[in-house]
Amino acid sequence: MSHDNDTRRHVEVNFDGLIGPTHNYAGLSLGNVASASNAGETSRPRQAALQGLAKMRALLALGLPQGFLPPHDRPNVAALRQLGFAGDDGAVCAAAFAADPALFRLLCSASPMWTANAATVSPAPDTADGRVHFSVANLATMAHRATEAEETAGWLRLAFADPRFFQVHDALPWGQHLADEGAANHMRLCPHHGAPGVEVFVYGEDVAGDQPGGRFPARQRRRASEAVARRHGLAPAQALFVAQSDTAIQAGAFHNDVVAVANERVLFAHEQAFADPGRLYTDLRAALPEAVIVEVPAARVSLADAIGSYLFNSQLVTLPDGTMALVLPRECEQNPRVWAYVQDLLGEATPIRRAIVIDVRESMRNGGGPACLRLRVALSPAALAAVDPRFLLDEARCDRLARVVEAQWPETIGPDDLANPDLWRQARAARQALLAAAGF
Ligand code: SUG
Repeated sequence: MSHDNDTRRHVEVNFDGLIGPTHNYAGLSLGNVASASNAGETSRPRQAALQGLAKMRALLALGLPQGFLPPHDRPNVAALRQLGFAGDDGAVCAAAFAADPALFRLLCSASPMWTANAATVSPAPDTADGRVHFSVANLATMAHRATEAEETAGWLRLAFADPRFFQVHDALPWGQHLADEGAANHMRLCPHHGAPGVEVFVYGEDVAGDQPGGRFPARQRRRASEAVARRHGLAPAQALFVAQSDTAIQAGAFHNDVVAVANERVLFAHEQAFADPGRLYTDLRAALPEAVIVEVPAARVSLADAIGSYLFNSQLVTLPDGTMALVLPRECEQNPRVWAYVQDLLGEATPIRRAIVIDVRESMRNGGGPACLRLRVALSPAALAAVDPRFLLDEARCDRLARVVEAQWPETIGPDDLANPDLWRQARAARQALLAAAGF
């Protein structure tokens, strides 16, 4: 079903996760260096959410469409009820905190902010039925993230409800056996957003060997990626399954989007991102002869610098004039080696013409850069018109959301604050106020 003959008018919309009022540093993600090293620090949820909104406004100011997905209900009272805690909401939280404080902390995480992990998205030009397909990610590897799928599915089904254009698939079953982290391990290369593309699914392989302090887990199973490609109706020639390098995983690249990003015909990747980069580049060039592969040598930017700065967790976006910009976290500017590389890159003959620096430091300290905070969805004009408008932003709607954040998001959360019933009430009321302001 093709609704738009002019495929050049397709656009990519970024749906950013609005950072929730319980944003905190609980050190929940083994293998995520920033999460581990900032464990126990005091977070700034209000500032975090305003930083996120400022990023959304920066993309709008570039002339790009922008959407958002709301924060999930935290503490996650519904999940606690499933686990047998009973009474009114306050009693459920109090009983859970008393019985199992570690469990309770997991269920306070604001981790749904990282919407690159909400789902894998195959745009309409790639799929057999010509609709945009979404597979909600099961996030099975990390306990605090595994609770996200149900609420995520609800929001995506509301945002993308029109069955003429969209299909939202449930998360894959069977927990870690089909571990799936969504778009963070998925890249799409295509001549332009409205043309059929090649979708690259990056998975982690279990490799034997010792790592001091324990090995970091691979979070994506190849079988999960294959199932997603099948469900989305991708032609076999249009889907590549590529192993992440274990060196990258063990250095802290817990998702592929920490070491690689693609946009239209450009792949921007670290030399050590993939187990067999030569094969990927050959396959890519065969599927898409106009592919531009920008491989960053480790001699210029080490894996440690890449992971410390999140250079590859930039959003690589196509501007209305057809050139591309990297939307980088401020940490890139603060690393002299990374910043020198970026300056050189802008002087090279690639489509990447601009570097735009933004500040998402609160999220970065949990290992979430600009690209983690957004789910990209390429849409035809007709499909964009079918998206529930409550999920789309303009300046006025950003102002409205920001006002709620300024008035109601906690200023700080220290490690002991998650034990405070006042915080539980404040966080849930703040989220309700935001939902009301957004029209939900
Ligand atoms: O899953 N951090 C997230 C960061 C996700 C980044 N997303 C992408 N790369 N697309 C994670 O590890 C830390 C939470 C804490 O420790 O409190 C956390 O969940």
